[in-house]
Amino acid sequence: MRMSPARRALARAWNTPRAVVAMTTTTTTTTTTSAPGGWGARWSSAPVVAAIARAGPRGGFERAFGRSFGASARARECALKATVAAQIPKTNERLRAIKKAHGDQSVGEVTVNMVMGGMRGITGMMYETSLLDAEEGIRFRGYTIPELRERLPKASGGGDEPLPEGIMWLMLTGEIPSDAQVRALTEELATRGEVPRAVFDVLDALPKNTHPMTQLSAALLAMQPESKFAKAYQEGVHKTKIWEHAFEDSMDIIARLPAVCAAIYRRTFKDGKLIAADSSLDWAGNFAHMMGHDSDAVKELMRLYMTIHVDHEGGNVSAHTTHLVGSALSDPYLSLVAGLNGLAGPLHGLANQEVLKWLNETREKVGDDASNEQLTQFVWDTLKSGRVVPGYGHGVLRKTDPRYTCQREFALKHLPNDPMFKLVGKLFEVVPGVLTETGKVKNPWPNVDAHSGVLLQYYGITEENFYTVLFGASRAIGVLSQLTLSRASGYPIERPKSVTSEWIENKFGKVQA
Ligand code: NMX
Ligand code: MLT
Repeated sequence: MRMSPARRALARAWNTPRAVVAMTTTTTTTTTTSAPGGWGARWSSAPVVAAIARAGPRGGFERAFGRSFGASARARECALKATVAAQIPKTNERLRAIKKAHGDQSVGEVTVNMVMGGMRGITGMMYETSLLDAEEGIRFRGYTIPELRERLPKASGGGDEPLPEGIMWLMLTGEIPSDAQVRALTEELATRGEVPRAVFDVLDALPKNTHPMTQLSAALLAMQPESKFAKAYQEGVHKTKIWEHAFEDSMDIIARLPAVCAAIYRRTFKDGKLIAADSSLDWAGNFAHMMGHDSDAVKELMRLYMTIHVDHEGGNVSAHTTHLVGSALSDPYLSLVAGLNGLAGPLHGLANQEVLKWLNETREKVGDDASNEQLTQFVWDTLKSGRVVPGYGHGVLRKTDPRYTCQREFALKHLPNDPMFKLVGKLFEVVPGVLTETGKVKNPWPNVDAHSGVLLQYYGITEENFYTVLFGASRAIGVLSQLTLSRASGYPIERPKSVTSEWIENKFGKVQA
């Protein structure tokens, strides 16, 4: 790759890896000629280079990055919005008919245990994008994970794992997309990928030791003033049209997440220098690339990871919170941030971070050749210290999570001899027994988080505090898809009834404590 003297000087001044500047050069050509948008579009315009030059060596990546997004690329529309729009009248007609036919049927009894037990087991909301069976695990629009790994389109370079753009299409339409539909969606996301400067100003203002989930939350809130949904509402949009603006915001957010998350990763754990997008890549492949993890294997892992974390029906904390906040007609930025803040809890999405820490702790304590007895003792020690065993248990599932199983399959194929993978396998032999012995854990089997960190660390993504950000980027696809559908069908504001403990006693009898 030949660089002009000016660009060579720029690279030296910034200590920028040659490839980054070269990438900018390449994509400039791409965008200004025949290329259909592409991930590089927003990185490639002349203002990008000019902005980098203006910011100078002490300018900070965020300022240079932010300033480069004056002119917005024109979004090329794929057929996704039109497909959703075409389905809405029929969907709504069907929902009205269901209500008319079955509106008075009971879906279950609510006991005091349920009211006092985190609403476990109460069926209380409608959520179309996925459904969880306690024994079988998740189905996305009726498809299991193995079915989707088989049927969803793959990367054009010949990948084996599904593209998350495919599951996004599926979430929104209920249909498995064709290769061409997915490629067009990738292109549309690329043209929407400009990240507003405010995001980098906000990140810049946060101490580097701010948890990456807090950074993500702040970064997304910094984009909220751009909400097309909020603007349309203020302008008096008709309620039957508001879903279009939810769709627009959702597409913008999903398109920008790789750049935003990669920026958080690079400022927190690396040298702070951003890596330009690669217009030849898909959404997840480009995400890995912008983080600085460029092997084909990592890109494949990211495609799988971003596909399987996308949704887990509606009652989990992140989905439910997004749904609840969205039901007040808070815009998609506000709603998603609310959900992500729930994902940041250690009993939910942050468990993936906790698992890696705990695995490292286990290894430190008992070494790589620990016997089952030693591991059993270590698990008991964890419980006796008043902590949970991260990565095990579930609010609904009562069997091994199929998302765990598919990650294990990935590991068996790509990293069968990794000591951390072996440890995960050994723990599977002892943890369920210990948890069962406690007599209180309803599901002693591993969940999705028991495995994900081990795959990431194998490929050099060892910064476990970042793991929940990856979960969040994927979950955004699921919850924003449902948010769009909820607005399209005019779901009402959510407002369940609560009661006091006194109300319970008044109704069922006073108790002696
Ligand atoms: N380690 C220790 N204790 C556990 C575990 C575990 N892995 N799982 C459940 N328990 C305890 C639970 O804390 C509760 O104890 P207590 O009565 O003293 O409060 C008791 O067992 C009954 O809980 P369950 O009804 O089995 O589980 P619940 O539905 O309340 O909670 C989880 C579900 C997922 C919060 C719980 O299993 C847990 O804390 N797991 C570890 C954290 C984790 O892996 N979370 C990730 C879930 C998946 N995700 O990505 O969100
Ligand atoms: C999820 O993916 O949201 C978790 O497994 C938690 C849940 O479903 O409750």
